[in-house]
Order: sequence, then C-alpha cells, then structure tokens
Amino acid sequence: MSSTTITRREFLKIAGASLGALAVGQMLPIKVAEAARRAGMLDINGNGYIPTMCEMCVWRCGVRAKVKDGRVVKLEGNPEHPHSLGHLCARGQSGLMNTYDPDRVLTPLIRVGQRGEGKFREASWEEALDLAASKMQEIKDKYGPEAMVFSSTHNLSQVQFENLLNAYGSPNYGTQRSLCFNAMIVANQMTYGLEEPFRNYDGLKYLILTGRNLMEAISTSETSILSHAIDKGLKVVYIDPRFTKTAAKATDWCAIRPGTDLAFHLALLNVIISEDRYNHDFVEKYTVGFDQLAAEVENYTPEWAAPITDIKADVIRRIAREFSDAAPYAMAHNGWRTSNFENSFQTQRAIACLNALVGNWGIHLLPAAAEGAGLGAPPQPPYPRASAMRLDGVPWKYPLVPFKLGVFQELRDAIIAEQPYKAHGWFIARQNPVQSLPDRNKTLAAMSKMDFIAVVDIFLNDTAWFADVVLPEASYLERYDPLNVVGDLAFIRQPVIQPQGEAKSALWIYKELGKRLGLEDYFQYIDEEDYLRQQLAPLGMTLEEVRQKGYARLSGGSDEVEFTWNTPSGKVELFSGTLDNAGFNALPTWEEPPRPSAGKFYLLTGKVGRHTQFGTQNNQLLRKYQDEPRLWMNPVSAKALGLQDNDLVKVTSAVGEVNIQLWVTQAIRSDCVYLTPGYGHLSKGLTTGYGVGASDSVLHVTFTDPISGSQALTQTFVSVTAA
Ligand SMILES: Nc1nc2c(c(=O)[nH]1)N[C@H]1C(S)=C(S)[C@@H](COP(=O)(O)OP(=O)(O)OC[C@H]3O[C@@H](n4cnc5c(=O)[nH]c(N)nc54)[C@H](O)[C@@H]3O)O[C@H]1N2
Ligand SMILES: Nc1nc2c(c(=O)[nH]1)N[C@H]1C(S)=C(S)[C@@H](COP(=O)(O)OP(=O)(O)OC[C@H]3O[C@@H](n4cnc5c(=O)[nH]c(N)nc54)[C@H](O)[C@@H]3O)O[C@H]1N2
Ligand code: SF4
Ligand SMILES: [Mo]
Repeated sequence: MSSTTITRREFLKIAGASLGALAVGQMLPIKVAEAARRAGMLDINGNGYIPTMCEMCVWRCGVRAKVKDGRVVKLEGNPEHPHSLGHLCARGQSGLMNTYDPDRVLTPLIRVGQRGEGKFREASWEEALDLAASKMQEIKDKYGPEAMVFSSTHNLSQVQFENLLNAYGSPNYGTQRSLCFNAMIVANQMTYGLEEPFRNYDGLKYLILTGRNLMEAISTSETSILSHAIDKGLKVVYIDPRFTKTAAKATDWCAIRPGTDLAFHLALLNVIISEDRYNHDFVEKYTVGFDQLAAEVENYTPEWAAPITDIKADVIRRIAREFSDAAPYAMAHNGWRTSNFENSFQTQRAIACLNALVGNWGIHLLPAAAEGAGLGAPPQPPYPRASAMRLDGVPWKYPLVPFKLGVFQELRDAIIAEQPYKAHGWFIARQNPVQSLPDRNKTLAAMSKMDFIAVVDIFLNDTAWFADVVLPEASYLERYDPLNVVGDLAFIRQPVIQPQGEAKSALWIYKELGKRLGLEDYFQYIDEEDYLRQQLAPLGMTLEEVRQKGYARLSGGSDEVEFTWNTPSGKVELFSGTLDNAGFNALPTWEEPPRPSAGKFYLLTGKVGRHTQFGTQNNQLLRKYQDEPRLWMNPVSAKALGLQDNDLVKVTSAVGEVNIQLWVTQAIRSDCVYLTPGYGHLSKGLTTGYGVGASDSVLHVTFTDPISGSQALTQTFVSVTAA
C-alpha cells in the first residue's frame, strides 16, 4: 500500500481511534475520506482538507473543510475557486453551526394541530412521501396539474425541482427573481440580449454603484476585488439614501431621494451626450437608437435632476464628466436587487445605455459564460404540455417577464383572488415566502386557501411552520448536489459530514416523490453519485477525480469578446423595438414615482453582512454578534416626532404595523427609515431567532413594475409613533 492510499478498514480504524477526541461532530463520509486520502489531502490520522461548496447564500463560494481526527472542525475559502478566492464571509465561516443547529429538522414531519399552530408528529419517509404524493395526485386528478403551485429559490438541485414541476405539468412556478433582480435581468435582455454581464474590475478607474451595497450585500469575490481596487485608487460613487459600509468606502456618497435614480442617470446621459463625451466609434458600430436617446434626454439636465434627486447639479455634472473621462475604464454597476420602485426597470435601462455610450463593453463588461455547457444529464422523456395559463399573468399581462420565472407576488395574489382559477396545493423548497414576499398577511391568507402544503427545508422556517408535511433536506455539508459551473470549471458539493438523523438530499427527495407520482421516467438516476457520474460522462472524468480536486475542467470557450448581441438588431439597443412593440417606453423616460405624504417615511430595506435573507437569524454563531435590529431614523425626524434613541416605536403602513426599538442616526435621510430584513420570525421552531426584532415584510405593500414584474419595496410609506 502506498503512503497516499488507505483501505476502508484502515480509515475506520484510524477514525475509531480518534473517537472521543472531539466533543461534537460526525465522522467524514467514508468515500469522501478515502478519495481525499488518495489525493494526499488527508493524512493517515485523518487531518487535512476536503473541497466542497458553501451554501450559506446563493453565491456558492468554494470551501476547503478543515478536518481534524476525521471530523470537520472549520470551514475555509478554497483559493482555487473564483467565487471565494481563498476567503469565506462571516456567514460562510459559521456554516458548521447551520448543520449542527439544535433546531434542525432531522425527521419528516406531519402536521397534527391546526395550520400555524406548529404541532407536528415525526413520520417515516415512506409515510411522508406517500402522503405528499397522494395529496398532489388527488389535486391533479380533481382540478388539473395547474392547481398545484410550485415555488423555490435558486439552488443547485433546482434543476430537479423544475423537472418535478414540469413532469407534473404545472405552469405555476414562483421563484425569487421577481422579488430580487428581475428589473436588472429584463433591462439587460432588452439592451444587450443577455441576463447579466460579467464584471471585470482589472484596471477599472471609476465605478458608479446605484444602491449596490457590495460591502454588506456580499458576493465574496466581487466584494474583495472591489476592496482591493479601492485600495489601489478606484474612485467609487455610491448612491443610496442610507450611509452603508459601502458608502464609508466610497469617494462620493450621494444620499439620493428614493426612487429618483432614473432622473440621476438620465442627467448623466444628458451631460455625456450634450458635451459630446460619448464614444462615437462604439455608438456608430455597435448600437441602434442613439438619435432617439439623444432627443429623449435633451431636457434631462443636471439642473432638472437636482431638485428631484436632492443631488446638486454641479455634483451630477462632475460625476458625468469624471465617468466619461475615465471611460472605457469606467463602469456603471447595474446593481442586483434594485427592486425599489416601479420605475426601477427604466433605471436599469438607463444604466445599460450609459455603459454602452462610453464604450465600456468588452473591457469591464463581458458576456457571461453559458451555465452547465459540456456537462451531461440523465435522459428523460419530453414533458407534458401545460394546458393552463399561468396564474400570475405571464405572459398575457407581463409579456416581457421570462415565462419560466414569473411574478411571484402576483402569483400569490392570484391564489387569494382565485382568479383566473383556484389553486389547491403548494410545494415549496428552499424558500421562505412567508417572509420574503411583501405583505406577510396576504401570504398567510394565500396559504390558508390551500388544501395541501409541503415544504422542503432544513429548519422549521416560517413557511414550514404552516406546512402539512415537512421534508427535511440534509444540510449543504451533508449532501451531494448537482455540479456547479463557474467559468470553465465545474465544482462539486460533496458531503463532509454524514447526514444527521433521517435528512436526505433534494436529489433523493424529488426522485422519490416523482416515483410515487408515476413520474419515474423523468428521474433516471440511481442515486446522487450516479447523477454526478452522468454529469461527468461527456468530460471523460470520474467522480473520484472530481472528489479529489473539487472540480472538473470543461472544454474552454474562446477568450475573444464578441461584439454582437442577442437582440433583434444584433446590436446594443438604446432604443428597444421590443419594448416599443409591447407598448412600453422604448427609451428610458422619466415618470415621477409617488412620494410619501407629510409625516410619512420611505421604508428602506437592505442586507446586513452577517445574515442571509430570512434564513440565518437562528444561527447561534451569527446571532451572537448581531445587535438587536432597530429602526433607523434621522435625528431631525426623531426630534420632530419627539422620539429618542432606543424608544419603542410603532411603525404603520397601509397593510400592517410592527413595534420595534428606534436607532437615531445620521446615517439615513430624514425622509426615510430603515429596518433590517429577516427578523420577526413567526416560527417557534426557530428557538434562537424567534422573538427577535420585527418583520419588514409585514409592512411592505405589494407594488409591481409592469415591465419586469419586479416588486418595488421602497414604495412602501410608513408613519412612526411612540408605541
Ligand atoms: N450578507 C448578505 N449578502 C447578500 C445577501 C444577504 O442576504 N446577506 N443576499 C444576496 C442577494 S439574494 C442579493 S439580491 C444581493 C442584494 O444586494 P444589493 O442589491 O446591494 O441589495 P440590498 O442590500 O437589498 O439593497 C441595497 C441598498 O439599496 C438601498 N435603497 C433602497 N431604496 C433605494 C432607492 O430608491 N435608490 C437607491 N439608490 N438605493 C436604495 C438600501 O438602503 C440598501 O442599502 O445581496 C446578496 N448578498
Ligand atoms: N423585506 C424584504 N424582502 C425581501 C428582500 C429584502 O431585502 N427585504 N430581499 C429579496 C431578495 S433579494 C431575495 S433573493 C428573496 C429571498 O427569498 P427566499 O429565497 O424566500 O429567502 P431565504 O431566506 O433565502 O430562504 C431560504 C430558505 O432556505 C432554507 N435553507 C437553508 N439551507 C437549506 C438547504 O440546504 N436546503 C433546504 N431545502 N433549505 C435550506 C432556509 O432555512 C430558508 O428558509 O427575498 C426578497 N424579499
Ligand atoms: S458569500 Fe459568504 S455565505 Fe455566500 S457562498 Fe460565499 S462564503 Fe458562503
Ligand atoms: Mo436576491
């Protein structure tokens, strides 16, 4: 036996010898340990590293799990992974606590009390899956497959979730996209014919960030690249009504009036065109609609924008000049969530046009690599045709929203209205719509209409709390998922901890449910490992090789940047014929968004560095370092209302009210208040997170951008009084 190989028996012997050395933690799964041992990643005593991927947020950084005596003791960033570049953020580093959270659901649960009472009994997988399948089959037989709603947020096994919903035949699919970045996606599609360009910071000199709080709303690689670029002199203009950690790092912080980002960008376009600061060569060769755009922005001067945005005209003019002087080493970042106002789509369009005018394409904005290219997949028969229309009005009401993704908040409202037809069941995976959709009471009302609700999660999240069946997934450190492609590398998520209790991978759950629904032909993989082998087959790579290195290399695409775009004209569309044909403004055009009446505030939401959405507040490590969330308010406003720091206040919107403590701070405009999202949990199954703070989703009124289908959260206005 060579020094880098180990038999199963020997490993168990070593592992057994160290049992008891550690108070907590499971032994490494044997196949993973053996592969790491053969790769020289793990020594004879079970010490070393195993590659896998983080899932504490959707960014999926590469992880090297540090192993001591055969058990994982720490998570570190994988230097070979382009998303982590050797680092994990605080959430990533707290991942072991996600797996070992005492509130994990480790056995399937079936509701016994009233919905929302939180009374469940433990059940076998057999019983829970049989029950879920029989209810889903009953709904399909009685009302048609469209009566079953499916919803899930972006994750690696989503491809099999979608397989299940397509095979079942329902058109009703709710994703996080309309709650998140549909405005950016649809604007990029209309302008460049792609969803989101890749952003290259090499040599970048000037960056405009519109509400993109990269220092707190983290994407580890982009956040760290931005930090380094700032250290090297990158100028950053940061636009946010709130002084965030990104504002603290910026050259300019513009405390813009919410909802007026479009006016600001229109004024930049005005200066760049009227002062002849655009890239003639790029515009002539690669764009259509310049003359129409120039005519449209003629009157949008900095002097026009100043009273609208509260940013001085000379500041706007200076930023336009600095931006165009730095071009093509400049970038107007198109943000991510940006679902702030109903006009956010047009803001995104203006940003896309701005980058094109100064010719940043091909240098700092590049086409993104195709996802999954080169990987295999299990064979499957064609899907049945979904005969019914979508509940949410895509495409008849929202012609430009990608059909597959839909408008989730509208789907929820259609469930309540029972129009155009009635939905009877809801299958939810890796998502917490009770918290993530605006207007929580409405979401609860939609759930109460359901004959049957099943939830796949690792905790009793707020949505699982209202479920009839809870199907517990193994945590991301305990399971396999389909491979994740980043550039020309396909990374593996592999179990570094044995699944605890009865928890199972989503790949297993969907296949087993599919089988019980008579859909087994759509799930032609024996188990998770077989699934991965089928993905790897066209690459001629074995699972063993990928386990050892943590990734497989796909056939590389060309490094040449193409100067054609997937739009009807093949060019960058400053004027969009597609928008025009659909009856929308073909050019970014100013329309005044609503403003709060006297005495009311814009309600701002926004991420914090230590938490992911609504899913990590129960993590004991992250909770330990998190202050109680409070309502931010400017001292001028607090004084006018006779309120003081730490006062308990009542926040009231058109749809709800919450009580929360006040934080009086200069870090926010006087016409805004801000509440950290993710608190105010309803589920008592979250024993660490329950009872902390308040939920801003209770307050949010549902507004939807008619073009992109994005929700518009900052359009909610609230009043604040002493509680
Ligand atoms: N730590 C952490 N990182 C994350 C996440 C997380 O949950 N936690 N989530 C990830 C996800 S899913 C996403 S989509 C991204 C989101 O990343 P970002 O797009 O940066 O989103 P947010 O933090 O939601 O909002 C950013 C800022 O928008 C400001 N804002 C509100 N209204 C307006 C307005 O009208 N105009 C302007 N200019 N600004 C406004 C808010 O004050 C807030 O500071 O973050 C990702 N990264
Ligand atoms: N008020 C307000 N609303 C918002 C936002 C905001 O900033 N403020 N942000 C919006 C944005 S940008 C987004 S992307 C959406 C996000 O909306 P959601 O996707 O609904 O929110 P998350 O909290 O990310 O939900 C993830 C769920 O996955 C569970 N989970 C964690 N790990 C696993 C796992 O391994 N397996 C399974 N099966 N489940 C797991 C968590 O327990 C959690 O319940 O919310 C949107 N809504
Ligand atoms: S950004 Fe943080 S939480 Fe998200 S995948 Fe990376 S390390 Fe994990
Ligand atoms: Mo998001």
